Amino acid sequence: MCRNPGRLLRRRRWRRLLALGLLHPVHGGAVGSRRPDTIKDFAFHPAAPTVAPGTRVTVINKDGATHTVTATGNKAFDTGEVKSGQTVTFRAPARPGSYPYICTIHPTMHGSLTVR
Ligand SMILES: [Cu+2]
Repeated sequence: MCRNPGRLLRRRRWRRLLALGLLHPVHGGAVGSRRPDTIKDFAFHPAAPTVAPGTRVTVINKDGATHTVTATGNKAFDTGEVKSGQTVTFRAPARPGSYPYICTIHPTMHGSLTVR
């Protein structure tokens, strides 16, 4: 997937397909690829993903509402606002551990990223 990431003209179309869920794996960096995480029905899916250190984590917001994926505590990662239908990526922390996260707009939304 995405063997020509520098081609901007194609990139936009590719992103749209991703948002529609028609494509799955994205960049996995040096550690292999994984499916994007999703946000749907005011919940993170999966709620407790496990990734290798430094993985590029892709998140698709399939809700009608805007959400964030924000690590609590020292904020090891924070996507900022992810609007409806938008896809974002963030870099998982390099240090192994457990990283709880919330949506800052709807703090009852919880997840926990495990890096190992
Ligand atoms: Cu939210």
